Amino acid sequence: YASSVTAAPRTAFVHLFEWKWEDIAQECETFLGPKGFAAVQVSPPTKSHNAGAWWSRYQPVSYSFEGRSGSRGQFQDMVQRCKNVGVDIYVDAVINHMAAYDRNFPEVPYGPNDFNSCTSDIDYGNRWQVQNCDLVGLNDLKTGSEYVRQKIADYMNDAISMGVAGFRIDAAKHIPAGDIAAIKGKLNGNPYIFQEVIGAPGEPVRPTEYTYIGDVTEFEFARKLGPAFRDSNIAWLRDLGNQMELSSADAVTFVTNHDEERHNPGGPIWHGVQGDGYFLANVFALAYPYGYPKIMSGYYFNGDFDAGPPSSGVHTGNACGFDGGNWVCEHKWRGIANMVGFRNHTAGEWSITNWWQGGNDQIAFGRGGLGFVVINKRYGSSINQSFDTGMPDGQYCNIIEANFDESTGQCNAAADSSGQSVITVSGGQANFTVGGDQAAAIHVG
Ligand code: ARE
Ligand code: CA
Repeated sequence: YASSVTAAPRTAFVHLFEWKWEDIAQECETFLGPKGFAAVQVSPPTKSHNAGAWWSRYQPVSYSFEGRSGSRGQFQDMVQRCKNVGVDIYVDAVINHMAAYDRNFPEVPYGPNDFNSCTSDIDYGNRWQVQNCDLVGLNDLKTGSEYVRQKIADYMNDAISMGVAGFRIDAAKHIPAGDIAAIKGKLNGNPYIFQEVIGAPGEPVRPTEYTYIGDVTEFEFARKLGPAFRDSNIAWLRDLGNQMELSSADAVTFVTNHDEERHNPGGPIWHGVQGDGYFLANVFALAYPYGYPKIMSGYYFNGDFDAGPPSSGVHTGNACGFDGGNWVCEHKWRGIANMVGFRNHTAGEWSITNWWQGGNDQIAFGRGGLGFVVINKRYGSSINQSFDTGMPDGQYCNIIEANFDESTGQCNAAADSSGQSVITVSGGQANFTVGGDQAAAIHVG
């Protein structure tokens, strides 16, 4: 086992939805840093409309750092502690609008003249309405104005001064690209930016309009991947990247996100719908050479759209994971967490090689000799065969079933696993035994 996990580039990040700053700091140190995660997208950090629902965080009332996830001091401590272990913080920046109901926000300050005047519902077929009217009643900021741009930039620069490395621009589709570019021009340093633009058929505002500013979310990735895994129809996914509007270098991908699992539960696949399919979709997304993947890590909400985070702030041990704890911690599921290492170590070969398919529901592919993955979406039926992996000869840890311990060089089979923990490659060939609705993966490093 050569090289180390932490020396590889970091190529995937996690959204720790509604986590507290103190818990994120600890998660960086104990888990995300060692596993090679690039960054954490945190929930909006500003003071917001105070309702218990998760979505109240998307209704800012000021740009001060205080709210359900913690204080400014705790935020700052988190950013530094994560940075120390190689994990960046991306702030979810709600800058298209302020809270609904009122057009006076004295703490910024914003008054009625700092908002656009269209309060009607948005017709998504009309560009002007999309960008100038109130999104679901949220007071739409006049981002064309120099004053508003400067206030937004001051907020983002405040975050940058605390060490924040990047931003998700919330509702970017509702802000003209030129306005975002002007705000970006006022920022200190060169923060990473990705913009939430939902590309939808027939709509005039396109994701590609925003790529000159930064990356953009590619919703079609999730919306095509999800049904494929639900329907066990995955062989065609080989071509998925070619069907996207955005080029790989511009795209942020995900299997689901906090909106999709609530607003569009029949679309992308998510843990509340189908555990194994969801898990395997994540394995695929992390193995597939397209985009910058984000892993959604949330909490159980039993179909209750509004439900805020569980009151217990514990994200460790029995309160987290497969066992019905309140926090799902998808990023900690062994195969998902270890596939982050796979992506990091295969980043140097951005192509699919050694493709194999068995029917529509079983696939295997390599990444130019740096990694190889087998995904079996046929329930109750094992794959049992030798594959041409294209990998250098040697012994590899099957990271879906086992954890590689860098410090000891040991491949430790997980207690709850009965699959192969070690895979031997000889002459490029390796025997895999992969149960129904399971996967296997090996990589260099
Ligand atoms: C809440 C209530 C509303 C109420 C409003 C104001 O749910 O009933 O009118 O408050 O009082 C989140 C929640 C919203 C919530 C909002 C504010 O999802 O339900 O409203 O917070 O608290 C469009 C946008 C896209 C947006 C999605 C949700 O284009 O930008 O809608 N996504 C981001 C965030 C959300 C957040 C916001 C924006 C607002 O990720 O979490 O809202 O900050 C088609 C179009 C899409 C459109 C989609 C859904 O697919 O192509 O562009 O997405 O329909 O309408
Ligand atoms: Ca707007």
